[in-house]
Amino acid sequence: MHENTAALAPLGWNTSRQVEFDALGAGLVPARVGRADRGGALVIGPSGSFHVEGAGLITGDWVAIAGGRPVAVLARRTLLERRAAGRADAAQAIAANVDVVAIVQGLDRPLRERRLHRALALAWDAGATPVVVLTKADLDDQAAARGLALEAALGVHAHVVSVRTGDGLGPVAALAAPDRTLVLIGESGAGKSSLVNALVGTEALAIGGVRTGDAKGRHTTTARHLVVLPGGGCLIDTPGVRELGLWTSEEGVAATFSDITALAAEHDGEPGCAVERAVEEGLLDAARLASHRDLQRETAALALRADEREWRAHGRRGSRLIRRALREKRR
Ligand SMILES: Nc1nc2c(ncn2[C@@H]2O[C@H](COP(=O)(O)OP(=O)(O)OP(=O)(O)O)[C@@H](O)[C@H]2O)c(=O)[nH]1
Ligand SMILES: [Mg+2]
Repeated sequence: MHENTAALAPLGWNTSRQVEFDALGAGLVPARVGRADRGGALVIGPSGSFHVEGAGLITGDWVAIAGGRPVAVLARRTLLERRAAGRADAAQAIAANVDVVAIVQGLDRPLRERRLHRALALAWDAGATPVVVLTKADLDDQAAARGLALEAALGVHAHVVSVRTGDGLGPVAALAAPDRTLVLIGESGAGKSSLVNALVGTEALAIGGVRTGDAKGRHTTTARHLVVLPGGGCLIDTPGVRELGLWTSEEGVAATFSDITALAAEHDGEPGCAVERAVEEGLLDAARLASHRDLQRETAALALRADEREWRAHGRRGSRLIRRALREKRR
C-alpha cells in the first residue's frame, strides 16, 4: 500500500482497493464518503476530512478525487438499500461497502420479530452479515436470556449491550475492528447514536430521549454518518425509520429463513406439506412461517412491478420502432 494511503487502512482501504484505484490513472486521491448530502459530501481522505461537490454519493462510498471533485466511485462491494418511504418503485440507499449490519432494538420496548426478519432480509441482500444488537440491557433483568432466545429463533448472533454499564460493548467494537464497516439500523430511540458514542468514546453524536409510555424515539439523528473507531474500523449511524420497506431479491428472504428454505427443498415433491408438518410437530414456529410467507409475497409483488415497468418501457420502445418502420416503408 502507498504510504499516503496507509492512513485509510482503518477505514477499510486495502490492496485490492488500491489496485482498483491505480487502474483509474494518476493524480487522484482516494477518500471515503463520511456523510452525503444533496449536492455533495463530506469525505475522509489520507490527510483529513473535506467537503466535495457531486451528486449521487452514498455514505460509505470510496471515491477518487481530482481537483477537489469526485471523478469516480469505486465498485460498491456491498450496498444496503430499502424501499423509499411511501414509494412502491424506488429504492433508497442506506450505506455502501458495509461488512456488518447491526440491527439495533431497545429492550425498553417489546421485541418486534417481524421487523427483525425484514431487516435481516435487507442485510443478507446487501451482501453483508447481519447481527442483532439488543440495547438498554440495564433496564431488563432478562436481557441475556432474551439475547439467547433471539439467536436461536433467528439464526444470527445477538449482542446484548448497555451504554450505562458498558456491558457488551467490546464484542460490538470487535465486529468492526480493525478495518471493517458496521452500519447501525433500527427504530428511532433504539439507542444507535448512544452506542456509537460509547464505542467511539466521545459525545460526537446527538442523543434524543424517548417518550414515556411507549418508549418511541424522537428522530434525533437526521443524516447517515460514518465515524472511525479508536481501534480501527468504522461505524455508520443512521436515522431511525418508521417502516423498513423491502427492496430485496428472493435470496434475501430465503437466507433469512434458511431453515424453512431447507425444509422445503428437502421435500421438493410437496414443499408446502413438509413445512406444515414441521409446524404441527412443534419444530417450526407458526408465526415465523407466517412472517416468511408475508415477506415472500411482498418480494413477489416487487418483482412483478419491476417486470411491469420493464414491459411498459419495452412497449414504448417497440411502438416507436414500428412507427419508424412504417414511415420508412412509405418512403
Ligand atoms: N437505560 C439506557 N438508556 C439508553 C441506553 N442507550 C440509549 N439509551 C437512551 O435511549 C434514548 C434514545 O437514544 P438514541 O441513541 O438517541 O437513539 P437512536 O437510536 O439514535 O434514535 P434516532 O436517532 O432517533 O434514530 C436516549 O434517551 C438514551 O439515553 C442504555 O444502554 N441504557
Ligand atoms: Mg440517533
